[in-house]
Amino acid sequence: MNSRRRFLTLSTLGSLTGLGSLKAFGQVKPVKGPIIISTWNTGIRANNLGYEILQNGGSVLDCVEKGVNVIENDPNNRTVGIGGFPDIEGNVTLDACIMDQHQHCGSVAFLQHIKNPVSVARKVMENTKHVMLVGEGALKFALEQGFKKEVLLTEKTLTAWKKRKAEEDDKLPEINIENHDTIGMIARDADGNLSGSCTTSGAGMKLHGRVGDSPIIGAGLYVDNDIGGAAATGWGEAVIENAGSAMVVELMRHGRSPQEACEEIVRRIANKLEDWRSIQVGFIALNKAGQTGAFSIKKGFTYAHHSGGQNTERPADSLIKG
Ligand code: SD4
Repeated sequence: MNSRRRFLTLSTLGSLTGLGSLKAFGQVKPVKGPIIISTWNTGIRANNLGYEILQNGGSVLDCVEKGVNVIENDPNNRTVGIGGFPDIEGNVTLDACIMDQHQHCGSVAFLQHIKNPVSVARKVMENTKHVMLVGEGALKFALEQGFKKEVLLTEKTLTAWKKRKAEEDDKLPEINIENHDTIGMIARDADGNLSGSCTTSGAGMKLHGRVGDSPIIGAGLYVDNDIGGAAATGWGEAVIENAGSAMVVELMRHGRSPQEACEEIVRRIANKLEDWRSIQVGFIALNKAGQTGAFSIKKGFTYAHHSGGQNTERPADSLIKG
């Protein structure tokens, strides 16, 4: 299909996908040009590379893969890729997924020794009949695809892990303060097509074998090219229990703005959990028209927003204001 045909104006979008989509966007004037959003301030660097890729004619899928690779490759980042905080036994185990404009997706979970899990996830999507590979099988597949086995535990992270082990043993690091850099990214290219990615070393001090929301399609990430995309950060168990990102997209389908949709799902999660005040959960969302939103339980969640050539870190509104 040529790019002209792929371009969906909001009116053709409505006629293609029925009343739902017309209702979803109402009278919203579409924002022109590419738009990229990513969780936390690390998203700034990811957005910059993603935008450059789009400007140079790369695909929106390349944008969300290579964008988050920047953070996976940074050994100083404690929550994604190399340098990620280990589980309770001292193993760095990574989770990631990716989703394209054709509703295709790939995912890896509990992957060790490979610093770019999101790229392995893309290979799962493109080179297998499956969506998700985990553990040893994911590692075997990655090596067959040419990825290099590496030591992901840096000296710095090992020291921090040993200190925590000695002090508090099984207490989970607090998200927002030291566990806050899971990166979720949603991008829309100039033709209006969407893709998303999510990558993390997961909650630090997790049990060996634990898989969080980040590689689960519909929990840590969801993209529907007719509607929009969403990604999650925070306490993954709560996000999985509520199919978080899929629900945000579903609410957008039914007419909520990205901001309203993020807010509604965060409130739903909080309503269902007695101890909601003790956890952080945040969502970012982007719709087909280019509107964006973000919301979290606790104050302190930020996201990077790239539109009209401007890449800025924005604070998300939160349930707990103080
Ligand atoms: C997880 N959602 O493994 C991830 C952790 C995270 O910000 O997002 N931290 O539960």
